Amino acid sequence: MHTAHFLLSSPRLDTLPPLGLPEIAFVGRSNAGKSTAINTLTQQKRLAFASKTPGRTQHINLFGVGKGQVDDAVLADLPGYGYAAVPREAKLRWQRVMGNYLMTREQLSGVVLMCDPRLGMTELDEVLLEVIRPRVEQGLNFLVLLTKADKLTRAEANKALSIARLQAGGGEVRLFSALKKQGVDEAAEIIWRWTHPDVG
Ligand SMILES: Nc1nc2c(ncn2[C@@H]2O[C@H](COP(=O)(O)OP(=O)(O)OP(=O)(O)O)[C@@H](O)[C@H]2O)c(=O)[nH]1
Ligand SMILES: [Mg+2]
Repeated sequence: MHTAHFLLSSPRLDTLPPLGLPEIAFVGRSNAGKSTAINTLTQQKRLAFASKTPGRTQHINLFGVGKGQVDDAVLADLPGYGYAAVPREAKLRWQRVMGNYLMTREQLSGVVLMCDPRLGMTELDEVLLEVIRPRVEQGLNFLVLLTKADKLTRAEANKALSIARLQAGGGEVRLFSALKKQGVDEAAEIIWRWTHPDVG
């Protein structure tokens, strides 16, 4: 994944071209660590813009990954939800764009839900789970990454895992820390499997 490079950025769905490659979407609350996870997985410092300020990512940003010059998969960094300071209009617009993306994006091959276990699954996470459930039932890959695991004790981590497994509806759940590089190889491997279903 370290060959990852920026492809394009779009505020809307209708200007997002079909790329014909398996796409993995990173979704979750604002500040959950989506952009940081993409940087960590691709071993790049500032591929996706991460920030202390929630609401940093405001477009659908696509990154190409593959061997050498040829992309064989796309990572999509999506804007986070649940950030209180965003005006209501913008929030609703984004919920529509994201909902439509998740429901209709044809080449979507997997969704990674980034969830800060100290906050747990919020109401908006539950809405997202409902939105993608029909596609997950039809075979869409789904992984929950419990982020910032470096902030949890072992007991807290185990408890967060059990709770998330109940909520994930059969999807896989893993602990993840960009800071401590925990769960990074495993997440990369899962995504690789999703995007190369014919191999091994
Ligand atoms: N301790 C710790 N902090 C992290 C980790 N991952 C991300 N962060 C911090 O969390 C904050 C938010 O990270 P981002 O990656 O920008 O979050 P995002 O989900 O992309 O946020 P939006 O773009 O607003 O949706 C930053 O200050 C990161 O440094 C982690 O594994 N451990
Ligand atoms: Mg972001």
